[in-house]
Amino acid sequence: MTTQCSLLVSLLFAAGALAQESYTLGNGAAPSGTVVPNATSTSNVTSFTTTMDITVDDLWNLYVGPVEIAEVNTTVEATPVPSADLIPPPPHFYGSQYMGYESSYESELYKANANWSFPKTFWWGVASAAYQVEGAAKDEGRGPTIWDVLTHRVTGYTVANQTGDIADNQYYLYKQDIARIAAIGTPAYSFSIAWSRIFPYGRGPVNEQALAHYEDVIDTCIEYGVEPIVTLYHWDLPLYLQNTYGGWLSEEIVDDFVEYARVVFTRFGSKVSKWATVNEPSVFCGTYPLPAGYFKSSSIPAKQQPFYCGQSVLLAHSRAYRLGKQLMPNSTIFFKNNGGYKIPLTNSTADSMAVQRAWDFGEGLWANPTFLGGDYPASVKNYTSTFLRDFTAAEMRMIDGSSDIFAHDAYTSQFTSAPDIGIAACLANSSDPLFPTCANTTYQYPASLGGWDLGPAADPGSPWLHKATDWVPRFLHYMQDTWKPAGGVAVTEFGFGEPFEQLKTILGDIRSDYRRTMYYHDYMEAILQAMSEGVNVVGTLGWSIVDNLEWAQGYTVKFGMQYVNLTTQERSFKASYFEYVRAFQVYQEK
Ligand code: PNW
Repeated sequence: MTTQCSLLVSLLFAAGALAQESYTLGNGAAPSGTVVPNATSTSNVTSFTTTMDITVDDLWNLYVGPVEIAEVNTTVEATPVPSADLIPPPPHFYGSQYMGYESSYESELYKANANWSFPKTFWWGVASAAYQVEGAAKDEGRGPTIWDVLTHRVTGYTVANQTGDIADNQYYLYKQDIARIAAIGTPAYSFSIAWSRIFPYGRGPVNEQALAHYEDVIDTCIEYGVEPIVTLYHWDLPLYLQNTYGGWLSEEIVDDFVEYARVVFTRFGSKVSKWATVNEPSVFCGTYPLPAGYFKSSSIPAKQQPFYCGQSVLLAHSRAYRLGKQLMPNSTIFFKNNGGYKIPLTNSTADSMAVQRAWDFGEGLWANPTFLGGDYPASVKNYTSTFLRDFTAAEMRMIDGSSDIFAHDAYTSQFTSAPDIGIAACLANSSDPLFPTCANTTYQYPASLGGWDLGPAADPGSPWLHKATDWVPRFLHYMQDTWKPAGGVAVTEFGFGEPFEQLKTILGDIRSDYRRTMYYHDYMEAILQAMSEGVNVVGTLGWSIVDNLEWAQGYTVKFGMQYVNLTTQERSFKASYFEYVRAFQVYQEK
């Protein structure tokens, strides 16, 4: 297995060099074992060029290997959603204060606060991402992505070596999925387009079949009265771009991303008015360096790679934003930031400095350039200016103001503190695990306060997630007050990995997702509270429409507001979905 693998890896690097366009073997010497195109003997391989072709099939065969095929592999028409599927759960999901009131479920008691409301213009829905739900990995011309390699080749990268080959098969079942969310009363569906379906290589030829597919997804949404909200990039980087120039590590990606955006905006701009360019750059830039041996390697030091990625992201996002506003003047275009609310662990000066550093290296890395003048926070710049080029004045103007709203995937909060050795000592030691942020996080109160969790933990597979809805109003105030987004704040993902849900076998038990239900209940109240205090929250998207491939956790952690039986692909609404809908039934102005 190992031998086969490393043999293949050598071949892969060779294949990476065989571009479908004229290609120069870049970045120094070829890796050992590399097969270079036949030529007269020379020691200067960097001068080799080739015009040899590599097909999309070659990419699959060399880098990924066979993929699983679903039984259902043509588009399925929707059937009416049985009315029994739409019966909300009994009142015991709505908190103990209602127990003993027989009619509490439908009563005015639920509407506890007359000062709360969502305006008519408030938009809300549920969300997903292409690789997590679509399946149909190789179908209709899709090119491989880094995630196909990570799930297929990098043993243990996903906990049970599960892949997105079939996932929820939404590539073929989207009509039913859209019919279901419409039936329960969801006004918007946020999904992502797979870049490597539109451009199988990430650049070059455009795949019309994929455009036609997404056009039908969008048209189906509209037909059902569900607003389509589209993300261009949710982590599924076309493999060819990674192997040609290192993906997001190279500014070469900017042109390719903007060209992808241009094709998609041009095709769908008259039907889609809310667009996210990239999802959570803190997370996907944080996956660099990618595991060695499977992708084009990079000479950039590991700790610097996320920041090279970040530089490319800010340029790619902002140029796509400018183009999008030109092509679609009435659209709302943004990128999705992420991170938790950072609570100082103690009231020490060191902890408040650590909190500021955590904002700077988290949300601020993206939000300061975008909302506050085009450049990084000072603490970030102190570090990155030792290796990254400065943005030009023109680039800063392009980046500044390049998001119509502050879109935040705001799942949780965490206590934040200075490192044990102190911030200064951490900053002086670039191999400290906390460097360069030099802030520590925990989900527990200090031992002096008993060491309790700040809120109930999600599934152990998602240790970063605790229910922290008490902090949401402050969090929303912080975003508005700090970055002052003209178009308001949107919570573009929030949700909860119900603990141990994957171990449940009885459908009724699975659907009775009490903690997720309370998460949504309390979260929606927290948003209403913040709005009543003057925060301009404009929309929410719950994660997720269905259980799906939770990245490195595979299918072992569940975030769906619908259960999916992965054998039959049958969907069932969980209690949490009804709770989310109910917040708007009760509070949204008609
Ligand atoms: C989001 N954090 O990721 C992603 O956009 C989704 O694809 C994913 O399925 C979902 O959340 C649930 O995990 C996050 O550490 C990953 O704060 C990590 C964090 C937040 C969001």
